[in-house]
Amino acid sequence: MTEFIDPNFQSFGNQPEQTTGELDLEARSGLRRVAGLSTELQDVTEVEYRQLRLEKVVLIGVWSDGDFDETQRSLAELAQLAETAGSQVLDVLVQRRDRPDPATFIGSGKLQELHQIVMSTGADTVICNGELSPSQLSKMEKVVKVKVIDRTWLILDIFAQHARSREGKAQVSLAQMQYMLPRLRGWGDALSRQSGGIGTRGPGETKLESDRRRIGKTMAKLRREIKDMSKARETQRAARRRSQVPAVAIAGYTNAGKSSLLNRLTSAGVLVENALFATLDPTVRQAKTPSGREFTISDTVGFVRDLPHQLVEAFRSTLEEVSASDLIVHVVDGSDPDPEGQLSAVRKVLADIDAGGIPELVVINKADAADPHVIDRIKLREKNSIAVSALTGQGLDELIIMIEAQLPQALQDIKATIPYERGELLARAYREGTVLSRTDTETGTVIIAKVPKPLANVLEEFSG
Ligand SMILES: Nc1nc2c(ncn2[C@@H]2O[C@H](COP(=O)(O)OP(=O)(O)OP(=O)(O)O)[C@@H](O)[C@H]2O)c(=O)[nH]1
Ligand SMILES: [Mg+2]
Repeated sequence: MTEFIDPNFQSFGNQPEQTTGELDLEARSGLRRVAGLSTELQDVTEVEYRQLRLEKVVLIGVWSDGDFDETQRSLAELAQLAETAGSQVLDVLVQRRDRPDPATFIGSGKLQELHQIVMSTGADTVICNGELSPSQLSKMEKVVKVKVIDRTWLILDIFAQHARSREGKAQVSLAQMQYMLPRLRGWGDALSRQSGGIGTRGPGETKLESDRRRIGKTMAKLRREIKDMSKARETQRAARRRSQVPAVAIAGYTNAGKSSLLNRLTSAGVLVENALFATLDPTVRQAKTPSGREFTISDTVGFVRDLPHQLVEAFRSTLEEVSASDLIVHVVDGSDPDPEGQLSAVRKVLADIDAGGIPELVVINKADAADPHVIDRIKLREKNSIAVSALTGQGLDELIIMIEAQLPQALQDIKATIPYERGELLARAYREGTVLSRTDTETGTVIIAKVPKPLANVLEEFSG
């Protein structure tokens, strides 16, 4: 926390007894500090160790609806995102207002106060908890006189830092350009004044001075490249479908423990880090159920509340690992303050990528650290769920059994003569399996088909 104390500001963390109703009018419209979210000193050395340019940021949010806890959680997540991007959070401020100001995000009067705080703390960047319009952005920068970025750009920046593969980099570039295009003028000003740091990293940066048409062309080229690069995976997926190996996709909120779970289940050696968006590239591994059934299991990029739509769009081919799967293992961090919020944020993205209809098994992870009451609460709501710990291994044997039970049925080759009075069996063969050939004879309908085991057992009687 900074040493700077202004009598006009109130720190919620230090005054827990204060409730909304008791705040006087002036305090309600004022900027308030959210205590306890600033970067701890030991993080600073870690950031330097990572050799990132250390930025000093002030976070600002608007508290418009919902309880203050929700706003505070959202700002805590923003602080975590900012630290993941390599910055040091000097101060976190929130303004109570009905809705963000369409012109300046926070009230114009408060902008001046924000400018004062920026000056006194020595911050070089302000991060807004929301998405700013191009004009909000440039108006704010004019007053606070340092770089202003929004949550969307912060997330894009983290993705740019974490992208390793050619495909990942291309996807982030595309998303950055898509975001940048309508903001060219405002950003041009801001970035010629500032250099380096959040919002200037990543492949999008070099294109900033180009005109829209050139960016448009580059974007088209990137789209083509991404499509080409995803072809290999598409081919592999098609091969797996033909060989009927079911595909399980691990999906979930960022930092929920998806990569840890994949490693535990398959010893895949996937990067595990206490960082948001550690994984960007999909990993697919072979696995076997206890009874020997083969399946593939994949890990991919994590989701977050209000994941920038530019990213969802750009990562569509990567996310196909999820949307083309037979079963989604939805990992949620049971020790998070708001696991239900994580579940619904992830489901929104799943619906966005047309994965909403795929069977979903909810895995409540970090059971070793979670409050047992919270686990019970989630289990009550989520009928198809299980609590596990990727750290201690608790619940993993049971998880594998649940996965096995929910894999699509293996199909079996059969040839059968179905008597005409058993028309319902013929209908089932069409519904549940694939009928390869059909001939009507005197004794019944002869079919050659691939059908699930239970039906194959029933048809045994009529085989041949
Ligand atoms: N206590 C506890 N920590 C866990 C557990 N599983 C994972 N973690 C920790 O949670 C953090 C995130 O784990 P990851 O496996 O990288 O999470 P992820 O979902 O792949 O994260 P992203 O790829 O960044 O979206 C790491 O610090 C893990 O050590 C668990 O069961 N219990
Ligand atoms: Mg991961």
